[in-house]
Amino acid sequence: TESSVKPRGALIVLEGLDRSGKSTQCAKLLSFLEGLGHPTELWRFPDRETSVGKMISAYLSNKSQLDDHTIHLLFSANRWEKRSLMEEKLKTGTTLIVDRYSYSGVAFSSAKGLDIDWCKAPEIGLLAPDSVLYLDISPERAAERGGYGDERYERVEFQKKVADFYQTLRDSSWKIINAGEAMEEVEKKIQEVVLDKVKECTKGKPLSLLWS
Ligand code: 2DT
Ligand code: MG
Repeated sequence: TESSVKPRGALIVLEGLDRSGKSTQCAKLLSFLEGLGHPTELWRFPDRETSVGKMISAYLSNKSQLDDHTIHLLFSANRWEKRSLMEEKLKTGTTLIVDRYSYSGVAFSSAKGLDIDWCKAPEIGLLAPDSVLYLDISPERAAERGGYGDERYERVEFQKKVADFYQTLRDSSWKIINAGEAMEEVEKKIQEVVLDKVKECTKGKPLSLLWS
């Protein structure tokens, strides 16, 4: 008899500094996977559409001031409010490409001086990515690309600190992609990594939880 259990989707996270090319590459990856017939959605954090997300957006655009701990917990809450939908999508076969996740949460808040373990704590129990791709570019090089907006955090001195905390967070499972290469090269490397992961998940790789 035919099984009605669909192979699960993969949780793919792209991380990196501002101007590392994440959003461009996420969009390219989405059309690549869709082109192959894989059900895929592109998500991003912060998700500025929810009510928590609107508070975050106001903070980032300097329309509101919040204590560093408070905004940290709002970023985390913004992931928690999407957690059950995320699990449902993955379990029913949709691959999720996620533009920033808990690693942004911890790296950016730690760069402001908050304790790294304190920053990780509210992330415990969220779904762990099947793959983290880090778009690696130096803060100086990213700044040269221009187009830092005027949101909070978009300053080269701060981005240097964020880069150091990403370095602390990364483990051997992360795929480090040289984001200084031509856009097409970056695109191809990401595709290779992601296709492998999508296959592993199809074959039954179990979902796991942060922080692991
Ligand atoms: P975007 O430019 O990608 O919209 O991000 N950030 C993000 C945090 O400080 N904590 C988090 O948990 C997340 C997901 C990174 C807006 C800024 O928000 C930062 C840049
Ligand atoms: Mg930004």
